[in-house]
Amino acid sequence: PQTIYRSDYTPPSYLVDTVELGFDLDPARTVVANRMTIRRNPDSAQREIELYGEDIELVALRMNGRELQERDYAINGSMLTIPNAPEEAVLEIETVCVPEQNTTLSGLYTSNGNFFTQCEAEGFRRITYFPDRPDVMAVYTVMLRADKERYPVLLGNGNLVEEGDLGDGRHYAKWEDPFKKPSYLFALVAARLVCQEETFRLADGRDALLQVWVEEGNLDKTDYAMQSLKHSIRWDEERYGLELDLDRFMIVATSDFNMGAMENKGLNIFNTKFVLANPRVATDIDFQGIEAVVAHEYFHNWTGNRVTCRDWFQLSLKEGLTVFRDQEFTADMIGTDTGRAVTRIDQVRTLRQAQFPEDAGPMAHPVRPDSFVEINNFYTVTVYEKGAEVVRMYQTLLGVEGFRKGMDLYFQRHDGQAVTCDDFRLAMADANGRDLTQFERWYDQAGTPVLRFEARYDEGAQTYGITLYQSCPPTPGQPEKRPFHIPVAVGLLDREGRDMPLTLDGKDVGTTVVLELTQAEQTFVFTGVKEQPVPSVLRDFSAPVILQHGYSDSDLLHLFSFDSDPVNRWEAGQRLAMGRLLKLTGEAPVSSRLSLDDTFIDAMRKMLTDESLDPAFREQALLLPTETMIAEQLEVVDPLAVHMARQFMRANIGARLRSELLAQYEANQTPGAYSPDAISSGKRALKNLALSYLNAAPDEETVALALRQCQQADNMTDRAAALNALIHARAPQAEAELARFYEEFQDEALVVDKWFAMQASAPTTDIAKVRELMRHPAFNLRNPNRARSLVATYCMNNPVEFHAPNGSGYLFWAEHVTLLDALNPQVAARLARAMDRWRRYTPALQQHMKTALQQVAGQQRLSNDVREIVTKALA
Ligand code: BAL
Ligand code: ZN
Repeated sequence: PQTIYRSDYTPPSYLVDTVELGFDLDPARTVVANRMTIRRNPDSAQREIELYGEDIELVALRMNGRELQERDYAINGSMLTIPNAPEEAVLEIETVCVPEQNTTLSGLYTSNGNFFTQCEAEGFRRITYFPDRPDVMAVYTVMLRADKERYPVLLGNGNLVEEGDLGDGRHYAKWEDPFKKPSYLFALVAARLVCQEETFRLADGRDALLQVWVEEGNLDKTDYAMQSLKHSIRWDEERYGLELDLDRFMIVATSDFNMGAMENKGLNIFNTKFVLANPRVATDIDFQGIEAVVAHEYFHNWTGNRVTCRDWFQLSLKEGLTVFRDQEFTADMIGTDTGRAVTRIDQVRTLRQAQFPEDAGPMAHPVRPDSFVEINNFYTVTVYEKGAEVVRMYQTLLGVEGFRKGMDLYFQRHDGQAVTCDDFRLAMADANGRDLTQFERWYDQAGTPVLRFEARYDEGAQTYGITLYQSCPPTPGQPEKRPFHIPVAVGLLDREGRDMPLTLDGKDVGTTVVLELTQAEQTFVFTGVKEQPVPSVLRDFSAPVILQHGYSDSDLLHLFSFDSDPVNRWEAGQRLAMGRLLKLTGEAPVSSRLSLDDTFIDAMRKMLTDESLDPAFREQALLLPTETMIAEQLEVVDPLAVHMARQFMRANIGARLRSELLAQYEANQTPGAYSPDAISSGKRALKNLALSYLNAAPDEETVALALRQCQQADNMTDRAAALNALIHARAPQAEAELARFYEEFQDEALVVDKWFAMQASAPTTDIAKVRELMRHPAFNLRNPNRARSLVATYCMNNPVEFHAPNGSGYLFWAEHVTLLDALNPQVAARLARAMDRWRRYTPALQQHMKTALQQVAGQQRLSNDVREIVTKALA
């Protein structure tokens, strides 16, 4: 496979002004007529017309009314070139595709008999020949024709301008999108669906029609998505002055979807997982996911659609920015300081769980990658979540107002254009009169920077000097790193735990100051410091770095008790736990008598019972680092030792805090009608964490509690939490409850996914059990949600079973990466990433993993997607 380099970018040879598409939709043979007006790009030296096409049959090709013969053009792989083309031309192209056989779910495909499309990143070329690259923006008109009975609903981008009957049992709809857009934002839906709709008054007084389209029977699950959409529209108006630019905005749910959702102009297509919810079937986490993803896709309308990416290397331009926007939206929706902090903690956990490992593994890449083989492999936590951290750092450096000024300038300069991450950075710099040259390194250098500090208190001079050091480990292709521009938010706590007023360079700077670290080493001296403080460094996680701390246990206990910055308060608890987990992991394989000190248990008890703190915060503060996070701290990973250590700590907490946990379990019940709001979901989270700790050291009473909750719960959050507690407690009742759960929810696909996932992640599920589940009639490898719920969950979320010493988990992985690859390379390539960190495991496991990787790499027919992942892993 060919590697594509960012440095090789050249402008498109031809631009497209208008596209008229006609679809005769038939699952077995869809005919696509494409008529486009094109003209030579004055910015290009190239003379040929270049069109991409993949897996489509070319039926006819005309230029300016003349049929082109085979000698007039060339097809090379997925590229059709027409040499000797005039300055301007009308191209007419007729192609055929077979949607019902399209298992890749890229391009035009069928799902449950309905037609959907997915064109990002390069799916449009699977529909027609086109300069399918984001810097070619055109105005689209689309005519859809299909059987009226089977596909009563015909949807396209933009506005519906005409519809009618064709007389032969078929009907048509014509859609016009007034805005120029890149081909990756094209979408159509032809389906039997129903919708919830509402008109919504926009800030400028216009009324917009909002619709949420779902399969019949799911209309009782669309309220939350609709409400989230309205909140998102309002928020973008108020926070950024950005309005909905269409008269109509549609969300359509499909159960077969590779990603979470897609921001096609005016016609967002969603994985059902991020649309459908009611208390019976969806958990608090599901509700949160829906709110965030609906907002994310809506926000793309400006950050992504109105201003798009010049090329796919710039993906984070729209994704990092839009994730940051949806994160801020979520925080604002909760509205309280602790609520904000809890969402921030969630973000930090995601970085540690997924992005830091990616940044330290074979797929490490900068937020703006320099090269790729398959762009679909770069829809990563680095581009999305680290990209969002990079955007957040602008706001930290420039302030909320300064950031808004930068956004305003960005739209003023670039509306309607396809631009780069540099353009965004320059808008931020220019709007604020700041030099952000060095900040570019966050886009260019992969790897997680390591931050360290040393501090010295001078009692006589009453100064406190803090020296910050930064470094960044090598990553593939980048042996040496230059210093980053890192905002480090710092506060100082006095003996009583109060924030000290800070003076820096003779200025009062409040109680938290953002130090700008731009060199490998820099010292900042606070004056007027009356006593030896405990520093709170990297408040609010002000940069995506690893802070190598030298805190003593008593410093950490001080921060855990008093830090006014809730994120660092939480962080201190994580550090207290992590120190002990690492020690326990070292002891686990050799000692049958592990122990945990009273100091730690007392700190946990105090946190658990501190009624001045929101339950949501206490839950986060009591949640231990995951096995993946612990493994990331180790040179050599023995997954069983990690598991034993963490289990021991959980059981120990469960046993020693039993009465407090029982009390919190009772105190945080949420009687009355279910509501997914932050207060109620925070209570449920703490209550269910208590239940889970109690059942980490199970006895009759704790199991009875879980069983009662499982049988009496009136919402999925409590039901699933209780069932999980029973499974993890290895309670004999778990089997019957699982069966009852399936019986009750077998017609709810998203709940059946949960049923598979719960079992796939259970330490009681060994390879034989997972293979048995694969044979369950409800299992279907072709459906991405289902495949992920069982196969990917087992390989990525059940470390102790997946890493079985005999390598059976790895062979299962190899077998299913290969099987999936033949159906859906994007889903297969995600699963392939389960082996990323194989070099960190014990030698015996490494050997088995390498064999499995080689087995996949040795397959003759492998997609570029999977080949890129396994090749990089083995390199
Ligand atoms: N653009 C792909 C899906 C998303 O990030 O919204
Ligand atoms: Zn996005």
